[in-house]
Amino acid sequence: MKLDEVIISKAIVDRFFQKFLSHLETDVAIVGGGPSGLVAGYFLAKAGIKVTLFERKLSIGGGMWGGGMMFNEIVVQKDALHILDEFKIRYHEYHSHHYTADSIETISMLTAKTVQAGVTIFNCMSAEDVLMRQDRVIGLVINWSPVEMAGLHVDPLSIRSKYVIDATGHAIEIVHVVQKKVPGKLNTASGHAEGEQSMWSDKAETMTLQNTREVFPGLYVAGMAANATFGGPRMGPIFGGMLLSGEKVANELLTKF
Ligand code: 48F
Repeated sequence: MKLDEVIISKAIVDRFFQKFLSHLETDVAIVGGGPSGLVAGYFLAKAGIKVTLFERKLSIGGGMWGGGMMFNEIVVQKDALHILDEFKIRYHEYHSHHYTADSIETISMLTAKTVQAGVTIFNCMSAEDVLMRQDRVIGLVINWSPVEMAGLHVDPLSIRSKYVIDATGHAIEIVHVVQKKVPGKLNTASGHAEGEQSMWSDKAETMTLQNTREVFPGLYVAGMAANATFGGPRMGPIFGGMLLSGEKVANELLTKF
């Protein structure tokens, strides 16, 4: 066996840039690799849509790794079990309507199946702005997360997409950018992000689904971002709403293609 460090380096650089170049134009750009973003990407890609997902952190999975308060189990309600089945994630009934799953298994399976369904994930990249034309979002402005974290003055790059999904969780980073920098109002009651309310799991899970929709032409919200945008309580470590929201936004977008 003769391994060559330069070939190893060339292979990585070459393959990465082939991948990156082929995603400068995409059908759906998802910001955030938490449960809602992953599930949205999975169902879109499974239907043949080109999907590119940007995640700020090195690891995919968002707020799911730590279960509740770092106890790495999650709760999923009965209505969302078909999604766990789709991803072949094991679960146990704990109480009527309350099922549990191992958070590590859940994220691992969501990530593996999403990538294998065809979603290309760029980790360690942050979306810092959107691309605009007239009154519509047409893509994202992205940069390396380490540039952002170090506060370095380095200009970003842009990718064009037919639709963008803000799946950034509580922070609703893309919605905030649009609210601040793009003329026009959001499709919410006040025209601005309504903000999330204190914990009420049952109500929050229902509202997450209702709130999963287009918030500005070309921009959809999913997961916790849906409640933070349209107004609704937080839900804590119950994840069925996140999974169902990902499925819903994918189904809504599929009607556009
Ligand atoms: O927070 P997160 O897991 O979002 P989610 O899919 O799920 C919410 C739950 O985890 C939990 C909850 C429900 O029980 O309330 O909080 O709605 O994942 C959001 C991901 O987006 C990334 C962030 O690092 C996280 O992994 N992210 C946030 N802003 C950006 C981003 C950005 N500007 N660019 C790229 N990634």
